[in-house]
Amino acid sequence: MEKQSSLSKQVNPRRTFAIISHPDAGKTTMTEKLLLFGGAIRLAGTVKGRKTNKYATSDWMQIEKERGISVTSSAMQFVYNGIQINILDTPGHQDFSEDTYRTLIAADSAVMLIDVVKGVEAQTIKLFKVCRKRGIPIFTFINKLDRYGKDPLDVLKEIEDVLGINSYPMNWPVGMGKEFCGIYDRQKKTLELYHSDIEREIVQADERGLEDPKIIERLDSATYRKLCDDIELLDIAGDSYDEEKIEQGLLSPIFFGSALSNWGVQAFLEQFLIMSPSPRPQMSTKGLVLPTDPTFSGFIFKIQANMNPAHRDRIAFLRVCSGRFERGMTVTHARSGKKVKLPQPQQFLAQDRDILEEAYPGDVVGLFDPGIFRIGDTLCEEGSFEYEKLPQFPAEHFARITNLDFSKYKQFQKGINQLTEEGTVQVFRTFVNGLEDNIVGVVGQLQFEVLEYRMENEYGAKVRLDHLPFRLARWAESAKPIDPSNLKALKNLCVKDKDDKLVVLFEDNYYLERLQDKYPEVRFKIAWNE
Ligand SMILES: Nc1nc2c(ncn2[C@@H]2O[C@H](COP(=O)(O)OP(=O)(O)OP(=O)(O)O)[C@@H](O)[C@H]2O)c(=O)[nH]1
Ligand SMILES: [Mg+2]
Repeated sequence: MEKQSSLSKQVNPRRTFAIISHPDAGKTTMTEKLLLFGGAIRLAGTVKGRKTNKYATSDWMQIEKERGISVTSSAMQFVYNGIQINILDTPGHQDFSEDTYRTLIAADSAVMLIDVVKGVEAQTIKLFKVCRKRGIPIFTFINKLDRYGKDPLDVLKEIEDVLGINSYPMNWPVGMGKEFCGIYDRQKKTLELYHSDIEREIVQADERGLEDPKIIERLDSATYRKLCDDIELLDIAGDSYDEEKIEQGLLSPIFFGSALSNWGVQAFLEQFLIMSPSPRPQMSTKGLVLPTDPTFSGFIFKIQANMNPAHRDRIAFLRVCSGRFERGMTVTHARSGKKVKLPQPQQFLAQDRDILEEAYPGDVVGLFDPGIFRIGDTLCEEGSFEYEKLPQFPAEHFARITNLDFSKYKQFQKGINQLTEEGTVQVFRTFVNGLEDNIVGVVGQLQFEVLEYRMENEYGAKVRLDHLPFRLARWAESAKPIDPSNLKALKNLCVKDKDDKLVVLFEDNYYLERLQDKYPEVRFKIAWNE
């Protein structure tokens, strides 16, 4: 009991959330601004030199910096007003959505960014649905108010019509584009005016709210009129505030601002920390595990190699789900049933690695991975059970990968193996005529570019990719041994996966169905462990 209550003291002031949206809505920019408020930047998942006055960013990978898009999610930690925050910045591009979906499993709530110019976009719709299915609270930040975009009321309507979620604006923008100058908080009745990216002035109205002369005198008449009209409409026709609905993900609190100008970000953060949930119970094979369960448990949701070019090591990201995590503890690795002593747990400071003594539910911890961990692995201090499976997407694009410099054969193999273990590419081998070609499969085309780039930059192995026409991979299983030469039919290719399992690549479903008709005893599975 005592242990549980001291655990509650650690669990309650913790928040773990993911930032999601269509590409370019401003997730990484927002993440950086949030980190600024944390002062000391603690990073797990991001290692980047802190150049003069430039804070570490979650786009730490060279290719991300060059192209200005996030290709991988990253986890960072900071403390604000005594709350320990774990923030997960995700990539918006659909080609990396497997990573985003997995990261969402590690989050207790989501912050959905919407670009006020573009409104609700395709990828946001998909990610929103995933959050909704998980029943986690979804907070909305409508971004880029420093640009002229859609009328905020129209954006609200779009959120309700397209996403089918009710919304409750916590605050409302004052002006837009060049005229955007502040935010009005509906509950606190405060007008927050921005003078620069760090200077904000808070005007507290009395019970009259917008009718208070203190507010009236601060705004020009047209801006003031529009603000009053909008707020009046929201008060009459809008949804009412309902904590329970927010908790269940049925009502989204809405905030406005500009991440780039750092306007509205702090107001959002402060309110979000009050309203968002602390680490929630997680479903496992032994039922629901409470964060205050006294024994430690957690799962690995991401593996990332070469985060630090100077060390070239591999980090497994663990979400702590229950109990207290201690440096050097021995736990059961549920998949293998083996006991493992956890290698030194890490958090990352912008430049320095920081060894962690302890961590609590909700925390994201980086573990050195000597090659024992896989995405989805559960670690537990007592007994052996597993958390829910993490989503795995079938590869849809395939290419033959060739090492262009034979003297770099070792680096080539190492790169292929490590990137496969990260879970971003699948690797297969052909075995016809004794020729062994490596074939890589990815979910989205852009992952090929990342693969090519990382092979060269992280492993020094220049590669060539020859795209193949296949779109499906199926693991073939049968009670009787299968002779691969029998499975050869029109437009398919038999290969083996890294565990030597037989896989058939098809151009489309039609050819898969034809082969299935021919060999009804063979099961063609979307994944080996399906
Ligand atoms: N005008 C304006 N531009 C912004 C704002 N926030 C972000 N941007 C710009 O939008 C672009 C994309 O921003 P990112 O933060 O990289 O977007 P992201 O959502 O992380 O993108 P992905 O990770 O690739 O999905 C950058 O050029 C930012 O400078 C904003 O509030 N106003
Ligand atoms: Mg980004």
